[in-house]
Amino acid sequence: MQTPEGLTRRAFFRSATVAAAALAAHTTPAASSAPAAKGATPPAPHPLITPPDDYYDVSRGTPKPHTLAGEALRQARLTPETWRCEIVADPFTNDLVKEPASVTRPLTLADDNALDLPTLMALGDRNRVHFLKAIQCLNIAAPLGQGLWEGVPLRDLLRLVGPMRNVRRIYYWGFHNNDPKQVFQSSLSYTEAMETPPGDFPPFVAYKLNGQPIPLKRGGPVRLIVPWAHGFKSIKWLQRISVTNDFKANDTYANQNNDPESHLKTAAYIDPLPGWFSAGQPIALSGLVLAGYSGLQRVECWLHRVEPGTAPVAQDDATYQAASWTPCALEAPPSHWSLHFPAGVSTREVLGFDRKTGQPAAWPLRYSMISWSAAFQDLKPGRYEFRARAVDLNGFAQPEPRPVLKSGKNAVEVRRFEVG
Ligand SMILES: Nc1nc2c(c(=O)[nH]1)N[C@H]1C(S)=C(S)[C@@H](COP(=O)(O)O)O[C@H]1N2
Ligand SMILES: [Mo]
Repeated sequence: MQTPEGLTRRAFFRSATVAAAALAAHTTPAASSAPAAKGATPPAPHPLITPPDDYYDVSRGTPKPHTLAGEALRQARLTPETWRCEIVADPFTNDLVKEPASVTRPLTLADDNALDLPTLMALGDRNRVHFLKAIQCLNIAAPLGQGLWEGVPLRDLLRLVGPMRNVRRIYYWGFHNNDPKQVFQSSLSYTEAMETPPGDFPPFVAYKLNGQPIPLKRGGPVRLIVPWAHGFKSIKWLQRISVTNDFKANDTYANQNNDPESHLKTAAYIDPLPGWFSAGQPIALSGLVLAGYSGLQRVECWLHRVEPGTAPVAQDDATYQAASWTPCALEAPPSHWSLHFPAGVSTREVLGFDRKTGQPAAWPLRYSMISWSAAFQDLKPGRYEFRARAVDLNGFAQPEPRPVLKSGKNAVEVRRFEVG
């Protein structure tokens, strides 16, 4: 590759072979002076930006909102011209919640003052955020895609309705075919929406993905993005925000035995690989790693031969406990972000980058994913099992620290192959 990225990619390959040499020698890369594996060419890193059509889609509703067209799409208020978002107070009270929430100036369809797209984008001209986010479903084994979202912090929108009283949570939902049974909704605490800590990432109302209008399929014209959360908080086709004095999460996912406050996991994923390699052929294995709430220290892998007749290895059994894990190579930060980010977007204005230097404040960027790789050579003929796992900044290896399934899938992946 002739672009400046060629350098990055070569650096990526080089460190990959170091990790492989270390694995062969059962030492850390720093302590290893073994020669680099010759010939094993790790695949090019995954693109940092997933083409919007390539996301794995998770959309409820019949018909799915993104299949609407023409007049039906306009009726649904899902075109740039017809899109509106209401911001209202929830009248909810019950035995415990005596006083309902109130706002000074609700924005409603009935009053013809609901938020429209030009107003949202004008707010963005004054204060917009950009954020590179991996979308990961709490219930699906691998991330769905990654993109650079642009929008207005939710707190700026909530200011539009004037002083509020008795507000503990923010509820929101998207278009649902005007059928209450199809509502897919989510929520944030008032604090999460309004009081972004310094250096942290605000939930925001997005109107662009990778510098373009958000495609209908990805939840456009307007989608809520919650940087730290699994996909179910990032509501597509956003149309209603309701502030409430209810102190409970209303999330659709909470009704399906999921933890509605779970954050993205630090986790490694293995790319598909062939089931067979010929003996003597250098082998390069690769995958993605997502830097979740607890950050990423390293990705490590464990390759072992499966002797005929031995019992399958299970997570945390004696063989697993005795495994020797070896660090994998991580994709380096791009030297030229302009090759990845849309024209006109400076890294200085992207959340997670240092405002002064334009360099990532952490690598990988929090809540985004990058590629890892490991290379092997001279594997003896036989059957092998390969695992990769992420270790977070607290020293917890995947699937810890929260192996509770319903706080998000986070299994250590395993792939089997044969060398013959
Ligand atoms: N309105 C609406 N928003 C939604 C959903 C939905 O069904 N309807 N699915 C959610 C879930 S569970 C996930 S994992 C993500 C998936 O995002 P994607 O389809 O862009 O990959 O969207 C979320 N936002
Ligand atoms: Mo999901």
